[in-house]
Amino acid sequence: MEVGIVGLPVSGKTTLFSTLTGQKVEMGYGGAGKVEVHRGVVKVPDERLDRLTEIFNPRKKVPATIEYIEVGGLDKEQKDAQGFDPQFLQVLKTTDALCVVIRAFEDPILPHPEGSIDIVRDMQTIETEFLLSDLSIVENRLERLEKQIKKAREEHLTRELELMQRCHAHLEQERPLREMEFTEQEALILRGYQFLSAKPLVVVINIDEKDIPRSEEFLTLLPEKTGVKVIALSARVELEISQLPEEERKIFLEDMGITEPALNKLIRTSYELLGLISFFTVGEDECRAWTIRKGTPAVRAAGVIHTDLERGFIRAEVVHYDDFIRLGSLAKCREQGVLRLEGKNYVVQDGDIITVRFNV
Ligand SMILES: Nc1nc2c(ncn2[C@@H]2O[C@H](COP(=O)(O)OP(=O)(O)OP(=O)(O)O)[C@@H](O)[C@H]2O)c(=O)[nH]1
Ligand SMILES: [Mg+2]
Repeated sequence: MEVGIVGLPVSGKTTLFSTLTGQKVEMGYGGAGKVEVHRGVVKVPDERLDRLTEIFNPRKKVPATIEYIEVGGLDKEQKDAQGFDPQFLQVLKTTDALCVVIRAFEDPILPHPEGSIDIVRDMQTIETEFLLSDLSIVENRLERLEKQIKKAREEHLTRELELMQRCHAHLEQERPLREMEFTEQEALILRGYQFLSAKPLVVVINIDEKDIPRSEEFLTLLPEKTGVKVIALSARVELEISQLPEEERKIFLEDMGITEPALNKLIRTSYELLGLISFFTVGEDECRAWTIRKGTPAVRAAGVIHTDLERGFIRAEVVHYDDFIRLGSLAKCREQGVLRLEGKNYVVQDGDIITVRFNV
């Protein structure tokens, strides 16, 4: 599962990427236009896994992960002022969600490409690029479909034509595809086109350090919509926090009056936006968070652990994390009947602790 980081030049994309991944990437003005793509795997912070690890004291703790990809800036000064570099666009399309970085910090030494700070304008600039990219794909497809239908009026073609016309009308009204509702079949057709405006979106408003106490105010500027989450943080401060030794980090956060880095919230939000949840396996050997999509049945979840577990699935022993913590041990959970046996079709819930019984 991949999240693509995108934004205008000098918005703090690379700072955010380095903070998320711990990778040291060169920062600074003028990075835009350089065809450079950074990728990194990021652990999803989960207090529940931390707690389970304390309790079971395993040799290994394995958190869930998601991947972030940073592509260069959207540089309107570039070449034919076409917006995104086509190479970047290609990378963005393959991602499952987008993270748009919007600059809200002032810095006279690093001028904003538009000459001023304006969160709403910048968000519109970027969303427009998504819409234009999608619109051109839809228009191409419409043209081809119309030609094909003239030759052979096949039902699947007319059905897709109708769908594309609907998307077209929506995009023409400057509205993103993620706001539209589709049947499962339609969604399947659309998936192949990798539309940018259909991807879930997390917007990071990159604020000044001095604005951290009033970060909530920034959120009112960009109201959340279907498939869109908004977070305000200071990428620079988050980078500093991430570079502190563990003990100092705690003190620093306390001084700032916050319980955890805003970055954690960003990662969790990305995970949720992707429609992902975690279930756990526990034991002396390892405590581990496994990633599945919401709605996954037990037998398929077992397959995420190992194909043998899916093939030879008999039953899953399931207890929810909250019940486990409340009662304190698996034995107690069994006694109280909250640790139970579930069959293949049981829909695994976020926070389930699972042991798969299987036979191959
Ligand atoms: N004052 C201030 N500067 C910041 C903040 N976040 C990032 N910067 C600075 O802004 C400059 C650009 O940051 P980058 O993270 O490289 O931004 P970018 O979006 O990757 O930029 P390009 O790759 O050039 O498009 C760097 O010098 C950062 O130190 C912030 O919150 N406050
Ligand atoms: Mg950069």
